[in-house]
Amino acid sequence: MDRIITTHHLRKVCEPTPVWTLTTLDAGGLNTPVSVLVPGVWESIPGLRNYRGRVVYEKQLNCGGTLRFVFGGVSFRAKVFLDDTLLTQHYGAYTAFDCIAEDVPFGKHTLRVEVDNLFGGDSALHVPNDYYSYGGISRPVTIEQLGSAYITRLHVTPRRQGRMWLADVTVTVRSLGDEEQTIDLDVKAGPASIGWKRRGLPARGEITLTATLACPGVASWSPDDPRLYNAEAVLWLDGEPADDLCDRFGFREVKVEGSKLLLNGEPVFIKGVNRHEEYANFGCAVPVEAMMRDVQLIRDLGCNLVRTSHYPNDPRFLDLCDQLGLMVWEEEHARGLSLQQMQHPSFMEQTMLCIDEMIFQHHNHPSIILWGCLNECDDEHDEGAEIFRRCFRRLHELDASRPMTAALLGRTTSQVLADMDVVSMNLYPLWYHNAPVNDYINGLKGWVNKHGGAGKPYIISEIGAGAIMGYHDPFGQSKWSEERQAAILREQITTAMAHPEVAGVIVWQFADIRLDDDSFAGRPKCMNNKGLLDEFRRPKMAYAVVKELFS
Ligand code: ADA
Repeated sequence: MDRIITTHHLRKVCEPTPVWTLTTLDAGGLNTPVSVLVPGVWESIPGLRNYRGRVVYEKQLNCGGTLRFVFGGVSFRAKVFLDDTLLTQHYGAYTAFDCIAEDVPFGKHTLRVEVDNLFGGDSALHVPNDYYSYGGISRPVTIEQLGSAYITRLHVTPRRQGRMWLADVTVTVRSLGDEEQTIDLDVKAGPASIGWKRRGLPARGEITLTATLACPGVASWSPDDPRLYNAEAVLWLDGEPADDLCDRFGFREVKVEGSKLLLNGEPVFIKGVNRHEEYANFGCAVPVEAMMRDVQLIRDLGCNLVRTSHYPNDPRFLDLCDQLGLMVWEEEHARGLSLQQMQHPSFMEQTMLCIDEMIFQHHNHPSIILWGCLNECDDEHDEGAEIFRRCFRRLHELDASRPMTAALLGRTTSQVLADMDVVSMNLYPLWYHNAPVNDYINGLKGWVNKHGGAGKPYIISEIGAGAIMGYHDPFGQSKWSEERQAAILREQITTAMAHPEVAGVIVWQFADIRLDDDSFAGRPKCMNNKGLLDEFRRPKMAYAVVKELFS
């Protein structure tokens, strides 16, 4: 399923059985259709490891009624058809989308999804990059049975007032009926509840209701004690329960106070890793068992945060972070785009869609404490800086309860420091820059302080070095040896953590990842080898070093 929790007790939800048929359409593909698992990426299939092109996924269904198809993530362009009717199209691998087919006659139908992972054309965010843009239906697909109205949103935002916790609740109901309907709605959020009676729901329209509920006696969510509460909305039509939506949330508050980041009023020092959603031969379709192990490994490292570099993550991973007490910096999809790439005609639309979907879909996860955007994109020219400001504004408009940031390329030309809640920079002293760590941090931080970043929390959002798993040099001098990576990380982390102006350190990166073959081809094995673990989660020597320093 698409979550590790039950999101509906009333609404009927099913997951199609996992074997689908896949047919490739372009050169370099397979001659005949093959059976594949969904979720999955085609790079896992023998013969398709390097296929970049178009495919058709097909699934026979026995169904009928009004159906909502929910795709957790398709990498990275999708067109969805039921029989021959186009239901929707979507761009972008890392957020969910849905479509509705009304009054489908009961019987056999074919769900067909045309997917491609071709660069170029309208694709502004998926470009050859320092990670692989896979192809496939990479996250779960669910099918829901709907009536004449359904709940599209249940957002719960915790807020502290003195010693009391409040929950700001927003619920949206959408009509699929051609006549106005009268609805009742009951909402529970932890110990509190509220009901709305006899509200008019316009034909084919929406209604959004909001309330602030007092929640006495609740415990707060924190990494040490990740208490979670249930939220539930029930829609009533003609005196009968007609639909529901359930989620989990936690009571926690994130604030910026001067140069400190506060969690529930207490300063918190970030110790984290950057993680790409990728695992050896599963590509970006990471099985939930492997997600769980990743969260456990990250906690074992002594980390209190994971950064979802460089895109929104599978909600099952976020569920696990909520449950196991791992804070999350989640960011929209972008990595290292130049000004020219940011001026692509589709860039703004795709970026805003990704931000909107990320915040709408992941709002309730208490583990998310920071929203991020535009990793290492162009912040030094006026046009680039203006795009950063538009994204920052959008993040705040959609969710004012969390601070925002962006991992900037550590350079002394940024124009956006004054616009950010938290200043974050990616620094690689001793790896890309042959400079002592303290001098390097001081040089940049001195510049940051004079150019709009003074008095704000300052996070080193990436720091690290590479090693090839199993390559050893006992003298620790050879580049790519595990010994050298471990020594560099020891020096980087020790110095950064002792620096009085640093509010957090996030290691690049948790595990090794595959790269697009044409770009960054100079990296050994065509992989980004800066993982503390390799792509099979075998620890390198640096793992023990980070664990020692972070614990
Ligand atoms: C950048 C970037 C990462 C990765 C890293 C590296 O800081 O944000 O995606 O490419 O550098 O390994 O050089």
